[in-house]
Amino acid sequence: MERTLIIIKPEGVQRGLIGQILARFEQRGLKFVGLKMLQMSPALAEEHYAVHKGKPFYTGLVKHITSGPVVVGVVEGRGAIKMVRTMMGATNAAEAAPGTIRGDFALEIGYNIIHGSDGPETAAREISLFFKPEELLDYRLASESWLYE
Ligand code: DAT
Ligand code: MG
Repeated sequence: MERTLIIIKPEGVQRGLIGQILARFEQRGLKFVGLKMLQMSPALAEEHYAVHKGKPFYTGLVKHITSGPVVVGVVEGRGAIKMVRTMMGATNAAEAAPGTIRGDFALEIGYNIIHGSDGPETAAREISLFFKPEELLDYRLASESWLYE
C-alpha cells in the first residue's frame, strides 16, 4: 500500500468543495489515514513548495496557499500516489480533463483546488511535514475485501 498527501487549497475550502473532493477519494475506494484542517504558516508553505523556490510563481504560490484554511489528508491505497494525481488532473485547470477534480471544479493554474504528492520520495517528505507519526492511523476498512482482488 502507498500513502500520499493531498491538500484542498484555500479556494477549495472557500468554495465549499471539501465534502465533494473528499467524497471522490472515498468513492474510489481510497482510505484516509490522516485528515485535518489548518492554516499554513509562511515557513511551512516555503518548505512544502521548496522545489519551486526561485520560479516566477513561487512568491505568489506561498502567499496564496497561506491565505486561508486548507484541508490536509493522507490517502492510502494500492498505487495511491499516481491514482490521486490522475484524479486531480493537469496542473493548469484550464487544460484539465473533465471528470478530474481540477477539470470539474477549476479554471486557472494558480487556483487549481488541490495538491497531491508527485512521487514516493515527495509523498514521504510531505506527509512528515504535516503529520506526526501518531496522527496517522493504521486500520482496515470493511470494504477492502471487496476493493482489492
Ligand atoms: P502540481 O500542483 O500539479 O504538482 P507543480 O508542482 O508544478 O504542479 O506546481 C505547484 C503549484 O504551483 C501548482 O499547483 C500551481 C502553481 N503553479 C505551477 N506552475 C505555475 C505557473 N506557471 N504559473 C502560476 N502558478 C503555477
Ligand atoms: Mg507538484
